[in-house]
Amino acid sequence: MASMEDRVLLGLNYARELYAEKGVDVDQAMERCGQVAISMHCWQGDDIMGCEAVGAGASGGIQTTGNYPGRARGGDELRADLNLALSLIPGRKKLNLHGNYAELKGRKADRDAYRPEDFAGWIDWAKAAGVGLDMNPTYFSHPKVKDGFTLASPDKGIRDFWIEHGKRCREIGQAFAKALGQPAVLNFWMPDGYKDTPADSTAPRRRMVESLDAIFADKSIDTQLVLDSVESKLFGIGVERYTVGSHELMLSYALTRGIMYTLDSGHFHPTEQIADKLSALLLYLPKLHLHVTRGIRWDSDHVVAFNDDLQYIMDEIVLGNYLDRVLIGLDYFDASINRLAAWVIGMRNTQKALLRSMLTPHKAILAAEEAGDWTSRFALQEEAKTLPFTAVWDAYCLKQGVPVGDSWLNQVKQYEKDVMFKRG
Ligand code: RNT
Ligand code: ZN
Repeated sequence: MASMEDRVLLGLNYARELYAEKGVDVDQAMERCGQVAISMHCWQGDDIMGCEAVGAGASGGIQTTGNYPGRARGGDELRADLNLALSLIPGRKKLNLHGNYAELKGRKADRDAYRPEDFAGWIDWAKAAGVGLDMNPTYFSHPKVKDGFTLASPDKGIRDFWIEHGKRCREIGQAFAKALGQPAVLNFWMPDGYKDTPADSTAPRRRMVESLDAIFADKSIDTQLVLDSVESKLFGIGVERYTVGSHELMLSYALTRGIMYTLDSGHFHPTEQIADKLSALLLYLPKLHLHVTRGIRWDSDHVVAFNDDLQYIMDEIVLGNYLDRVLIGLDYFDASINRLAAWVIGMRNTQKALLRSMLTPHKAILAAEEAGDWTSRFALQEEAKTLPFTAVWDAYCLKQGVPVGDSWLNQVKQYEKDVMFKRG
């Protein structure tokens, strides 16, 4: 029997020829794919519990479901899990952190007083792991979320607290960027909203805008290093009727303030796909930020699957030539399966879809469209789906030094037995 490596090379040679015939350079596609950074969200590893003492679990309309054993408890366990996960995922990676992952080590400070030093453990880890860091202020899971409100609260004291938190997180993001030599995305998502019909839907939005303006007024932040973004949402659990930071508000805010807008694939009507929004937004926004997730019936944040929704997003980014203007991050939290495996599956799927877009024989498909021949466009699109993509994917994994096929699963199972299941 041929070795695994020999089989992969055999497949690659076959695929190389077939794709070349269609004008696609397989080696170039693998090279390009390896350069695109995907930001992996730290919060899949511990159900967004974080490292602070507060640690109440997710609130603010988001929810992790399931109780699979072995959840990481604190920074050290999370980083250990991350090390294994990253070794099983090809391509360039960043880690996406949240404010509640500050490691205070006994220091008495609330979220309005966090400092870059509280993230020293993460910065050191990122340096050693060779990954960049992104950041999110945490406007949930905290006693100062008053009646579901943060930056849009009618209570000035509450607003001021959360404004300070936003400022601190931008300082921390700037420290990440300086330490690691690459910009940090600063993503703002606020859960503010009402379960039922508001009597005044304007005032909270006005307050939200004023609070955000107060945060971004800090000119000590270099916006080449800190890439601010605001995330919209349709609804959350217990916030079904009215979300302050709606699509219209956040998009208008981003456009008028010259910052990024975050499209989360779970934050629209369940039948609405975000892929088609990219080219429209990118006519006006210099850059976009994505939270790729998978909603089932609602914004359920299931692990990203290798499905059409994901493929359409990657196709828009790659075939629309937007790789340098769309920053890709993942955002899901499933506690019903091994959390480390969930990272690996979602990240590998994202890489798969990205590579597959890069292997699309786009020239011929585009030519058919330009000729008004939609029959050929559809025929070629459908035939492209069964080109030997998997052979290139295997070769890409081999080249990137990560497990080929499902062989990574054994490593996770072993680790789960040796480490994760021994956690209390
Ligand atoms: C919530 C938003 C937000 C969070 C993370 C944890 O609906 O999608 O991005 O999931 O910040
Ligand atoms: Zn999100």
